[in-house]
Amino acid sequence: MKRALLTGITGQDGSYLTELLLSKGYEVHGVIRRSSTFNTDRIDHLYQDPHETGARMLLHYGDLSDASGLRMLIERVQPDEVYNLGAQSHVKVSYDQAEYTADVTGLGTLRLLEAIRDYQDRTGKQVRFYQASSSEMFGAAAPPQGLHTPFHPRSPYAVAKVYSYWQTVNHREAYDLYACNGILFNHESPRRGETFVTRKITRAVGRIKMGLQPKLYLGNLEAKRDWGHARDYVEAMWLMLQQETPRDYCIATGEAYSVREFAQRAFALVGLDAEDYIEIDPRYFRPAEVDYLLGDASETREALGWTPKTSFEQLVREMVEHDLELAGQEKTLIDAGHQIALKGVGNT
Ligand code: NDP
Ligand code: GDR
Repeated sequence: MKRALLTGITGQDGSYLTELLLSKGYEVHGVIRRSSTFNTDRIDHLYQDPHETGARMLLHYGDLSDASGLRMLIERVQPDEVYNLGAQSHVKVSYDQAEYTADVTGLGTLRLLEAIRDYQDRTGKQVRFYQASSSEMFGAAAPPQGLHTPFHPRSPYAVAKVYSYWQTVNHREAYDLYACNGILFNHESPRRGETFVTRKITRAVGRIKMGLQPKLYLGNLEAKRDWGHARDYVEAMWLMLQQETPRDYCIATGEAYSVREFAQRAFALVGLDAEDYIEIDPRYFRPAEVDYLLGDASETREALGWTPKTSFEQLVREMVEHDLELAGQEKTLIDAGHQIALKGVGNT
């Protein structure tokens, strides 16, 4: 049985990748952060009591800022594959927490790579490494962006990801580590964090339709993104670690839409006009914006034999349907007198 270790298992991608790996017979070890409230919502449906024999999803406390803890985890788990999905992953928040983002999203990768290198040197056991690189690294570069496009990062987050990208390449070249960068363009789902724009929109669509929220406040509506489905993208991550030789890959759909177009489609699905509900709030503008990301993934898609299964239309529909149902449940609770916080999203 293969063993995988995931940082970021509690995030959007971590939850889909865990489902995929369990379905392939892996034992999955996930790193979770200690928190005063539970942070495992996205993987609760996969929970197995570790006391039961045969449990194949096992959780460990850890943090990308804690090198000694990461070393201990590698020793204890003895993984065949490590997927580094953990990060402070919000671009706007990275402006408010630049140093923290550099530490976790940048240096965290180095800590993990060094732990793996040391373990592999001592034991002779190969550990394959996946780094969650990002299209944000292309930043201001003109579309379409692909493997040969020079990076031009536009946020502390993107700069930290560029650092991690090169650490991964250097560990591959210097120490012969099986290490791959998956440069993934935006991917979304009903499990997307609620402060990312697609989910913020579909949550608002559900609540506005149910009469729970009057308006949706957004920033730059003209930014364009190449949006795919997270469930499809985690398959590409896994495929990258199953090849004969390690290399880097770009994963994208090859289609881009603006934030405005996403919102228009989402509102239209419930019979509403987005323009009637959206207000612009400058607090959501970024100090430097990434205007237009459109992936050229032809070369690497072919190398992996991977294509996205979900269209843009299907993605928007799945998210809206999910969030309409969620808003319906919220309304039922509110109507029954329960106090539900329709959580604000601050300045993100
Ligand atoms: P999420 O924000 O949903 O998940 C991030 C994960 O990282 C969470 O499990 C979070 O834990 C964990 N984490 C945060 N800080 C630390 C830390 N200090 N130590 C250990 N773990 C930490 O991100 P996604 O699932 O969307 O993305 C996964 C990865 O892919 C990230 O690295 C992201 O930057 C990258 N990426 C994402 C893309 C996308 O479109 N989704 C595109 C390209 C790259 P907790 O739940 O406790 O907060
Ligand atoms: P992004 O995703 O920055 O591409 O990073 P996000 O959904 O946050 O922003 C996309 C675009 O929408 C514009 N926007 C808003 N964004 C947010 N969050 N909130 C708003 O109210 C709003 N209004 C407009 C943004 O300005 C931006 O142009 C995501 C993250 O998952 C990263 O971790 C990942 O690396 C990249 O995708 C690829």
